[in-house]
Amino acid sequence: MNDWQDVKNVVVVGLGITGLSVVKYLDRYHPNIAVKVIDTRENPPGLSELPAGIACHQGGWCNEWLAAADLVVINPGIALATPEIQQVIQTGTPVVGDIELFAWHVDQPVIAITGSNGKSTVTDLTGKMAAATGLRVAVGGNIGIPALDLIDESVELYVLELSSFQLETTSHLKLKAAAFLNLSEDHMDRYRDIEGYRQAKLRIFNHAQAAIVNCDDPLTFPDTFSGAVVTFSISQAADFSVQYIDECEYLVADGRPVIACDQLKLVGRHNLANVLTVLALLQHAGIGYEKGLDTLKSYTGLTHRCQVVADNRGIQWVNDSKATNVASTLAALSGLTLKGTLYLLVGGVGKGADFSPLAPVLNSLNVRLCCFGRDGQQFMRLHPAAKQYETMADVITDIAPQLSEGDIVMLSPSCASFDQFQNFMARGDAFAALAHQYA
Ligand code: UMA
Ligand code: ADP
Repeated sequence: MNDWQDVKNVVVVGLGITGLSVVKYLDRYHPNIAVKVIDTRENPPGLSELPAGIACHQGGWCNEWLAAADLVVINPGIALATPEIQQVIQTGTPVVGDIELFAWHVDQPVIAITGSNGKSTVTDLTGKMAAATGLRVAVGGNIGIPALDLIDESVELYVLELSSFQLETTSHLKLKAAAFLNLSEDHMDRYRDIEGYRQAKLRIFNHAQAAIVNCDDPLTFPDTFSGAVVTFSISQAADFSVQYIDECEYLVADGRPVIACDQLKLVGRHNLANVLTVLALLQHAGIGYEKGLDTLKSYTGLTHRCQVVADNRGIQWVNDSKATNVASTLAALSGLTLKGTLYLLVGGVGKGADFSPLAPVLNSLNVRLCCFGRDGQQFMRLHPAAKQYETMADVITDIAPQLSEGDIVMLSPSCASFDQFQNFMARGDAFAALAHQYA
């Protein structure tokens, strides 16, 4: 818990849902503190919901306000390396994120999840299985509900999805158990290299009692850690692993079979890794997952992740809009059973990524690569059957007349959506609408 006594002036940098949650939190729990908001955007999201009396400087920086602040709270969308923020840090004023404020406030047990892919799936399933045991659980963070909006005395367990951006500004978050799922190239427009991105993610273990890490991805292991290191793997021996017992594949925890893999509704090998992580998190947070096994059996996953949104005339339409980096598209491709042609829609905001790891997999499949959006051009050289389009709708109107039984149309774009859509959900919804129109 931070001593708020010396804090008189807080500047919240970046509005959006995080900035709003910070303003509301301060108003509720620290009403005597003066709060101002700076957002570099002309018309920042959330402005109309800002409580009356809170001044907001829009469309640029306000160094005067920053200089007068004794605490600056920044939105995860703003890099600590931003010159104006660096200047604040150099003057000795603390710069933190919303998760650090959450850490200062909350005494109840917290579980947290980070990684390049699978965070939301693991966070959601952990929350649902924990709730099935009878606990009052609150789930949020990068998954969509800002952590500060979850705060409630009656909550018995918090489950947080944490991005590397959020972890950069978090220093005192105490966790019963923390998981680092995997590491692959992402957000290379924000980090100097993958090691910089990894170090941000490793901060999740700073005050964790148990570190859940992936044997199949040793970069998830902490460099130093004083608590319990707990491993999971889908391909080798680990504390939580996949094993054949009487020719049937099981998820196994500490040598005990927990559930047969064919009892799961989740599809794809990557989801076995996700479920193992959930079991490890629950066990190491002291929550008996046995009571959650029915929930696990019926869990079909979140929307916009490898979701079949239309299946007509033997043609499947798969919405994997949440695949915003190369590794997630590779995971989608590895789980495919393809009888005809795969029409793969890729492109959007590339975030400085190298897309070449897709090439060998694409060249082993009967694929038509449909490239759209701002960085669609960067995919053109990956496959001989690549074609460039302006928008997703242009792709579908072009390919729809060619589709036949056994084909799959899949949006798994390896890119963020912000060039043409509000977010990945809007992009997935647009794809689903086109699927229903043309299926
Ligand atoms: N921005 C400015 N100037 C500002 C403030 C923001 O240009 O002064 C820009 C930033 O470049 C940023 C963008 O606005 O990229 C997004 O900011 P926002 O206001 O939309 O942010 P929030 O609404 O507060 O959402 C944030 C997270 N966004 C980011 O980290 C970019 C959400 O994660 C998160 O769900 C939410 O807080 C609640 O915790 C989104 C995301 O894309 C889904 N996360 C990345 C990912 O998952 O890969 C890390
Ligand atoms: P995140 O919150 O980290 O973005 P999601 O659960 O929302 O993770 O999934 C994002 C994308 O990554 C989806 O396309 C999904 O199919 C894929 N995915 C999910 N889990 C994994 C995993 N363990 N490894 C690789 N890809 C994954």
